[in-house]
Amino acid sequence: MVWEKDEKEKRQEPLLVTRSFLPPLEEYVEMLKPIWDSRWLTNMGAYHEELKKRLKDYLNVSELELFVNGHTALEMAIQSMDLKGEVITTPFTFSSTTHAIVRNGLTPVFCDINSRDYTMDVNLLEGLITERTCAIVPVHVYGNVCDVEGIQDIAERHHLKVIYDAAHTFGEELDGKGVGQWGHASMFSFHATKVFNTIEGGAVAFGDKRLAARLYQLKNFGITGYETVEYVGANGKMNEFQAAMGLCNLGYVDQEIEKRKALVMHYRSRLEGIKGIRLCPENPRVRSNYAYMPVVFEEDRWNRDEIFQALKEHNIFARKYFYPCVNSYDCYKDRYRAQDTPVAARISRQILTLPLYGDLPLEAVDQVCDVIEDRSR
Ligand code: T4K
Repeated sequence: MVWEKDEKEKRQEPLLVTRSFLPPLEEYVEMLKPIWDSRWLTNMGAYHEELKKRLKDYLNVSELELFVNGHTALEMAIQSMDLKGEVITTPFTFSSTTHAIVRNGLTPVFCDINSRDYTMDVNLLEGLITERTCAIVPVHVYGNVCDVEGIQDIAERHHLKVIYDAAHTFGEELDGKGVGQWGHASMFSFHATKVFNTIEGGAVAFGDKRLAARLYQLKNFGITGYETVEYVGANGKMNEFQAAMGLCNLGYVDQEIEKRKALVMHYRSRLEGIKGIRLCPENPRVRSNYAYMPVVFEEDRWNRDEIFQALKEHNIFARKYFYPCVNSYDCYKDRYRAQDTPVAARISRQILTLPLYGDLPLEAVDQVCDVIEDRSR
């Protein structure tokens, strides 16, 4: 479909990579009344407890702790394992993953990704294990579920902890099993930009009941009793306003995912046949949440930055998630070489994530695809 020029000009509103889902305002305001009545605003209040229970069910996991944001959840999940040494992770991710490792006094070792779904290349994993390796922090990037069986097999043989960065996989299942059931712990993000949000927020899912007390204590300054502080914790508590937003949004999340699915299918039908464009294959084992719409523009045919710019000229703001790779950040580049993870470096140069959120009109998807298609000629 070719849009008339004046149609395009009509678009005053920028088309952003995503927009936060919000419940009807009245519904949220109604939820606030008990907070006013009780004056209980934070520190594991009634909404916090209710959300925790409901999310355990929704995420299909046995244990869960809520946090103020996903990053703190990941930092504390790692801290709870009492680790020392090297942690194998991938550089094709948001800054949070690596920072959480480093801020725990651990040394990241970067494993390359595979070029199919951009998750950890498990064939390279074992070669990076040394006597100092203590854990693996793989990333289910864009909601693409890692080779969890391959990772588990290697981790068990080498007695390593596995902590998934599952920030993008809210509500996803692999073979009918909540994705958070894999590994020793998984961190979910409930940030404003995610499929499900609590404004800011996050959670750690885990299987070992003994971790529950530790995570609870870590997010509450390491306090273990009225007069005892056993751990160097911090403030990682989710407050009642966040939990109320979560309880409201949970009622809409299935609908949000369905809407995203229809948009992703439309993107796919428009982009799949275009030469030099690569989309992640769908994994039939996974119930997807359609969190992101990543598109690789292969270098021999396309210039990703030109497409980024062309979209911008049409008031469309795609994002270069994730560029640059973490191992070329200013704060890490003296210790690492981006060329040691060549697939991550290449995908990072070629990728764009296109606008995607439940209320995005189908016509907007067409508009994005028209700009791309125009450039393919
Ligand atoms: N691990 C991974 C793999 C992650 O991707 C993330 C977070 C984390 C860990 C850490 O989890 P959290 O601690 O965040 O829970 C965004 C998000 O801030 C971040 O949560 C997310 N990943 C990352 C991929 O994207 P920015 O800097 O790109 O966000 P920003 O402010 O540019 O927003 C993007 C678009 O979203 C805007 O153009 C409009 C829309 N938006 C944004 C905000 C803040 C809204 O509609 N409403 C809003 O309130 O990082």
